[in-house]
Amino acid sequence: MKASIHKLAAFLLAAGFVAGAAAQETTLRLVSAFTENGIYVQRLQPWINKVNAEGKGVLQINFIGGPKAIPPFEVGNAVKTGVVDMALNTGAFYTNVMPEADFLKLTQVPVAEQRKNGAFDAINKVWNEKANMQYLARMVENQPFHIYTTKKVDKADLAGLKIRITPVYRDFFQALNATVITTPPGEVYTALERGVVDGYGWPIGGIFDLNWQEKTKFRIDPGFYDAEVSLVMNLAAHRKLTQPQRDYLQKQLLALEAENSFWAKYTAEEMARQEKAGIQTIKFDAAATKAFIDKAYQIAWSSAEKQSPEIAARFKPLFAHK
Ligand code: 173
Repeated sequence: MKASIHKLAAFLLAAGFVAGAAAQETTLRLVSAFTENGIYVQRLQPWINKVNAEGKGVLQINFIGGPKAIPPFEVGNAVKTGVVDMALNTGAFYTNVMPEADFLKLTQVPVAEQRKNGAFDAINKVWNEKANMQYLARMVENQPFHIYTTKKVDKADLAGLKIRITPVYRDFFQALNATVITTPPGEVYTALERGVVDGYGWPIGGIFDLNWQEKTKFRIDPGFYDAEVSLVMNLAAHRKLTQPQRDYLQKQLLALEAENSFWAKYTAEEMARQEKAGIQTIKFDAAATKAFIDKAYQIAWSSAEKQSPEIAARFKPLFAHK
């Protein structure tokens, strides 16, 4: 009896092994929470092409599309539940899955360092447990957020202004006395055009992608935090990959992150382009500049600590400047 069970187990194992070997190639469905013509997808597309060209017989990525496929604030849930396998997304867009998603804007060390100092693993532990997600790779770095306005501001006070936000900016802008209105990026242009908002939060790069320069008069310097745009994956889909598939994906993810030096260059180009488009910069003196940045981080961390004390305490030393 015992022997025949062993035989049966051995047979099933072998059959499974054969079936696995026959199905070596897998195709992952990927959506983007950011628009298809924007800089993030522009940078992702060649990577997908390379993954597919080099991954024949192993792993393929099928790019489904951007916000027309799934609304930006729904993409997190789509990954969590496995409606899609993978997404290009930012934590601010899936605080409805877990509030901690937005903490990633607070990293002050490069992702290469995050992989060495334990931050990346600490993130994945939380992402696995709370969002059913694997945090795969951060493909945007060195993109601080700014306040862009249609009206002149002469100090770090947004009283009387209606500003378009996502969760990234909420606590900080409210502390600066703004009236805040949450919208996905796709609604910013119309909100500006109709005077529903007097400004918006966005990183230093990308405002031309949706023509916001047409409606933007001022940018407040300095920037604050660091825009986090990353690839995330449904956890079960990630665990289902064979070892060769996972290794191949990992190799390509590290290659993607290795391209992140692009962003510092892009910042310089975008700043010049904004100036050329007639966008004036509003600057504070050195003391006010420091106070502005300190306030941004202090408010965000204290809100993180209130929201999720244990996780904020784990992340903070790993995210902060040495
Ligand atoms: O402003 C936003 O929509 C936002 O939260 C964000 C986050 C990362 C990159 C770009 C924008």
